[in-house]
Amino acid sequence: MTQFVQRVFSGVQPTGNLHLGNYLGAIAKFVELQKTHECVYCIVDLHAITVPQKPETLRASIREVTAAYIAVGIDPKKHIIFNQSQVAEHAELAWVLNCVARVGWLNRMTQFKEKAGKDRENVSIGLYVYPILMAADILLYKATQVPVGEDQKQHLELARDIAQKFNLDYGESIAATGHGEAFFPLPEPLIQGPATRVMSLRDGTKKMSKSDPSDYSRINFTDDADTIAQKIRKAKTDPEPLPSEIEGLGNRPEADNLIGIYAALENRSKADVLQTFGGGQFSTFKNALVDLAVAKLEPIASEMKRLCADSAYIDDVLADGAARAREIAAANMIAVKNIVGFVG
Ligand code: AQP
Repeated sequence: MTQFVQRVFSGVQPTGNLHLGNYLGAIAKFVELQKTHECVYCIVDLHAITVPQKPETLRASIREVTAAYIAVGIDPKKHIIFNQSQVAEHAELAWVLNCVARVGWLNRMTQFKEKAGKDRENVSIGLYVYPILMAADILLYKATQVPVGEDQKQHLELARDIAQKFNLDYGESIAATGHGEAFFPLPEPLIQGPATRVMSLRDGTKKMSKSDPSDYSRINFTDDADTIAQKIRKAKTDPEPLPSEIEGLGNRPEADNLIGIYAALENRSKADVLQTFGGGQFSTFKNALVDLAVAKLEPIASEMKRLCADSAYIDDVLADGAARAREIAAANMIAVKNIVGFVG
């Protein structure tokens, strides 16, 4: 068995309105993992342009996600923070992987079906091949672990299938070029905890999402304390008191969601949170959730604001991160070209 360096990779799209779902499902985990792993955290701007973006807004969003990474506590000196477009090998490897992946695999991707909706013939080809680029992002760094929200599970499975097919298709060449039995590790999705799929505050059956037209559906990274309080107090609930046992959350999507958010913010299990609030009214629980959410999110918002005012610093972080990312990416891409049989 080929042994791989343990490396974490993940990314966030610079498409505006970073929200609590992005935080609890992914970014908060990035912070934890940097204590134990070598981490590469990307602002995936190539993914962002799969749907139309205004150049000025995109530029601002790239800096804002960078600021968010630093504000939550990712150390850009110890780990790598960079934007995808600055490392050309992402697009280069994606092409090779386009030729490994099968059309049938892509046709099964549910996120494409949801995002394309009825307008399937008119969306960009980029949106269709998005999961291949995502596989390239991960495999370019031979990442072994990928912290993501539940919605990315299928894309991660595809990345594993692509890695496996590349390893099989090119097995002889991989061995002949001195890379052992397998060139790419099969990346492991890290989808754990009580808030892997944070739901809309307006509808507990819909994912909290950047593109939801209602701002009341989500808590944004940039919301101030009053706005957070208002959104939580207005969050949809049901008329029953909170249950004392976890089984009581079944068929109560809004209650389940709010308890999950509380649990994730305080690093507790849902069962444990229900021990505290079970049997009580939503109003009491919501007050506690407001205090907790404000205490966790307000310092991040104010640090982001401070960092965003210093775009020269942000740009330096990105340039330094891109240079370090490129070193890993270039070496792996040279190996891929060699394995595939390109001359150069
Ligand atoms: N609601 C969520 N709950 C848990 N995790 C979530 N993530 C997103 N929404 C939730 C995770 O956040 C990371 C970055 O997501 P992204 O920026 O790549 O974009 P996305 O998944 O497309 O985010 P949205 O809000 O869902 O955008 P739209 O509205 O455009 O569809 C990922 O790890 C993701 O799983």
